[in-house]
Amino acid sequence: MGPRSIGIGMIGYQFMGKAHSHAYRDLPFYFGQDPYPAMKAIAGRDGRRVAEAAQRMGWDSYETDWRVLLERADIDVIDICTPNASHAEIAIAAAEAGKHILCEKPLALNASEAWTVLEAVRKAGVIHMICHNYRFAPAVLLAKKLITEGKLGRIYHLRATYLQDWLADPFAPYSWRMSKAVSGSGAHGDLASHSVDLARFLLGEIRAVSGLLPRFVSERPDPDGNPVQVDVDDASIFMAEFACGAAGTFEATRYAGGNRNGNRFEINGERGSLRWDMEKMNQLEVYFADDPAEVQGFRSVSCTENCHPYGGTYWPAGHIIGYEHTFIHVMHELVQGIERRVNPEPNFGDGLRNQLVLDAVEESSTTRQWVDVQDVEG
Ligand code: SOE
Repeated sequence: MGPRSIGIGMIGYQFMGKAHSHAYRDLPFYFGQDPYPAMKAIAGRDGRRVAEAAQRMGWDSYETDWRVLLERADIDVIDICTPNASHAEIAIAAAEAGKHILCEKPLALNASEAWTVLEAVRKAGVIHMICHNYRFAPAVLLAKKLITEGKLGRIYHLRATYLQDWLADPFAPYSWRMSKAVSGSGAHGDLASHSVDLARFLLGEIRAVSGLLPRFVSERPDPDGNPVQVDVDDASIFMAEFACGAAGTFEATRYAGGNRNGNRFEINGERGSLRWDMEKMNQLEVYFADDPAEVQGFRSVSCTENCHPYGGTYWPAGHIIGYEHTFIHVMHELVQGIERRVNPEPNFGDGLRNQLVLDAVEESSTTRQWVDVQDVEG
């Protein structure tokens, strides 16, 4: 008897669809998994383009209506890689059809929509996961381990920045990421949501926020050169108070010239500090206050040893991994979760909590007041 499989049906096939497809393909190669993800079908509205994508990315078949995936008995998991506005509708329908779900971030357009999605998956009893892939960089997992073991002692600060620059040119073209109706928000949900996930993962819940969501350019050209109104934020900047007592600052923008994908954080505690930068993702910079005086300062740990998270899964020590591997780790957690019938993390509960932080920042930017983040059970 051959290895068992879990049938995957994916909706959407652009940037994230490509990252997810690659991860499904490589997962059994590196993790030798039983069960393995069987790439059954992708869905997209344009028949010609979805057929081409299915062939290029290694899917067995394609559909032009995502609802057909829900009816197919060979599909166990629905993977949602569509623009944000359709996440809730697809996730709820998938849950009602009894499918497990992986959803790209953000889970929904706002917290009340995220609640509805969470209720649907809980009611259906399906496994659910949200794709915050940066948690799964080995260096981030090492940061988590060091903090949990108390190596930093009490935590004082978290400084998170997520800096991109693809909109720094005021004439850069309009896209769905600039429409509130389709995206929910701009840099806020797209980039700050990743920083919020890392912060919650590393330090725990955020209790209160004070934020600013500026828009620098309010009109951009469509492909024919006609002006289209931008109605989302261009940047998301906020202060945060953590339940653990730490103070946080967050900055996410698409206007930080020279920063292509600058997802970074620094954490300072009473006994040490940590720094991480996605563009050097295998390195964790560490500082320990009890290092001998003559070698005090930050040093860079290459997180590729066997003792590191996922160490030994790919290559010998010193042979680095990349962006795409963080998605392989997401798929690994997902498949393990389905196999063990335990929700992996981050799941839709994390998606809701993340969205509650984002909503509180939005409220604060409107009212110009500090806002408490709503507390939720479970
Ligand atoms: C675009 O800003 C984007 O692709 C985000 O949508 C991703 O979540 C981020 O990881 C990289 O940048």
